[in-house]
Amino acid sequence: FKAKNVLSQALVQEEFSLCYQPQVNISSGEIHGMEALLRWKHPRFGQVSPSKFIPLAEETDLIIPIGKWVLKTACIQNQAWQKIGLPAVPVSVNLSPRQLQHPDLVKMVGQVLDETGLAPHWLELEITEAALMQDLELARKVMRELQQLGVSISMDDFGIGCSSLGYLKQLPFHTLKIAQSFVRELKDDSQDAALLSALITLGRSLNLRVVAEGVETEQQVELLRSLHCEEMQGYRFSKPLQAEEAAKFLALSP
Ligand code: G
Ligand code: G
Ligand code: MN
Ligand code: NA
Repeated sequence: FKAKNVLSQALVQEEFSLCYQPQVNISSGEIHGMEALLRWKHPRFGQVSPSKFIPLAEETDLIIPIGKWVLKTACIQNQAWQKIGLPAVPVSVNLSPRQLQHPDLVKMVGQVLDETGLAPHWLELEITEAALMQDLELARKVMRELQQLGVSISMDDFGIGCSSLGYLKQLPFHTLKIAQSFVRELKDDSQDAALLSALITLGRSLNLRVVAEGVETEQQVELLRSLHCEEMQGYRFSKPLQAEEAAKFLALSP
């Protein structure tokens, strides 16, 4: 099994697809966004988890063409949903550290928006702290340019890195996505709740949109609601869905 060779063929063999996971606003019941998540199905090896193949794609730089395919496919899908009259919601696309460092990233994003005709405000890019830590100055420059294109940027997996606070103050983020571990490991333990509360308060006081990830139970929903976090993503609402299922979910949004 030559993983690298197999992965390098996956694009031309059309083995990739995207799933979409809704983000809901618990007060209004409305869908506030859809996160695009890459799936790879190899004809012989079956579904391969992104946590396995994304690091490999990063190492080999295959993430550059794959990431472009993800972005383009997500933009085309969003445009198609809007054209058939489904409620318009932004699509979030994950960017890997390698993509953020690539000299042509901003140009590539601009090109994809032009080619697909998607208005930039329907696109949100998710980046993790790992991507910022490589080169903060470069990240700042690239993020400003992306912001000038009109796309918004969220910090993914917030809270599990180490220098989050400094980054948040210095960089043009629009949304904080609180890492699943803070929500999932939440018991009635007051320390867990205190930590979660602090993260939410931090985001809100910086005027950021705050989305809690990995919400699985009604108890977590209630606790988050009591902490004034109203936007959530997780299995409690929906797993990542194939495009057709995601469209049905969108159609049910009030
Ligand atoms: O969908 P799943 O939970 O299996 O995703 C596992 C990890 O892979 C998550 O951290 C997610 O952010 C990442 N991931 C999923 N799709 C993409 C993608 O298109 N690009 C990048 N860079 N990461 C992705
Ligand atoms: O790193 P990132 O936040 O992009 O990862 C998103 C991934 O988390 C998705 O691929 C999805 O499969 C997974 N995920 C989404 N909601 C839940 C959830 O409620 N519980 C668990 N365990 N995983 C989730
Ligand atoms: Mn994400
Ligand atoms: Na995340």
